[in-house]
Amino acid sequence: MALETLENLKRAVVEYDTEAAASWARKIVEEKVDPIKALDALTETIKQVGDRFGRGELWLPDLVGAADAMQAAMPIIEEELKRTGAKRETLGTVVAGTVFGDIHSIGKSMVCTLLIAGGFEVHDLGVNIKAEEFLEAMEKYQADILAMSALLTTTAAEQKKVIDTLKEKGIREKVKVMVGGGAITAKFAESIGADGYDPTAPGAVELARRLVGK
Ligand code: B12
Repeated sequence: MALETLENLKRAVVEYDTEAAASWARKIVEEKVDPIKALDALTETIKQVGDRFGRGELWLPDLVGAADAMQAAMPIIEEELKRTGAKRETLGTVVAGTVFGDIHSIGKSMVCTLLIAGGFEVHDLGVNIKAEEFLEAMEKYQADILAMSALLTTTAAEQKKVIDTLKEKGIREKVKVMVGGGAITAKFAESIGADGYDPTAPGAVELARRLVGK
């Protein structure tokens, strides 16, 4: 039953059916399916769509449709993750977002979702976030970790800009910075002075734990 519901959710994303995606996500919650499994299913599906786009089998509107369907399901799964994770002790506070000029939200949202599930308090600022906005939120929420995502080669440099701004303001040591997203490599992360990088959302949680010493 649970497997069937997950398959239906995946199909809704592949068919760009926003309403069905939301409805199957609600069913997943009703059936008490592990929300992490639902997230894995969504990740796998959007990656497959991306690969087909890369091979020239799908077009940009296909991507938008699949991403929209995924975004319709995500908040419902996230809510369930928050609910089930609510009992866990907070390991630290994370301020997260996709950098300025970049509107890719899926990976960043997954990282935030898994961080919440992993016991962190997360403030997801969204996409297209300027350096000053990251800094304001860090101050406001007394963040232990700043998590930045960038999917475009052109916006990766924004992560460096944020780190440089932290240094200029003399507050670099106040926060651990972790970076990720399709455009980022371990080498790039090191070159801009980030404290950590990981290519996966589950890995981001492990990294965050290490950064706060838990
Ligand atoms: C979906 C998608 C879109 C959607 C985004 C919808 C949304 N709400 O996010 C839409 C259609 C809007 C879009 C737009 C564009 N896109 Co686009 N998009 C993609 C696509 C297919 C999938 C991205 C995705 O969600 N992947 C799945 C997630 C789960 O992966 P992820 O984000 O990398 O995140 C994982 C890890 O990186 C990590 N992670 C992510 N963030 C963080 C943060 C931290 C701190 C850590 C530790 C880890 C971590 O964890 C995640 C889970 O494993 C990729 C192709 C691909 N194969 O990736 C292109 C892609 C990223 N897009 C691309 C481009 C060029 C664009 C556009 C410029 C297209 C255009 N001509 O208009 C615009 C950019 C608009 C802008 N200013 O941002 C290029 C980028 C090329 C480059 N290297 O610069 C790609 C690679 C496609 C391609 N092959 O050409 N896109």
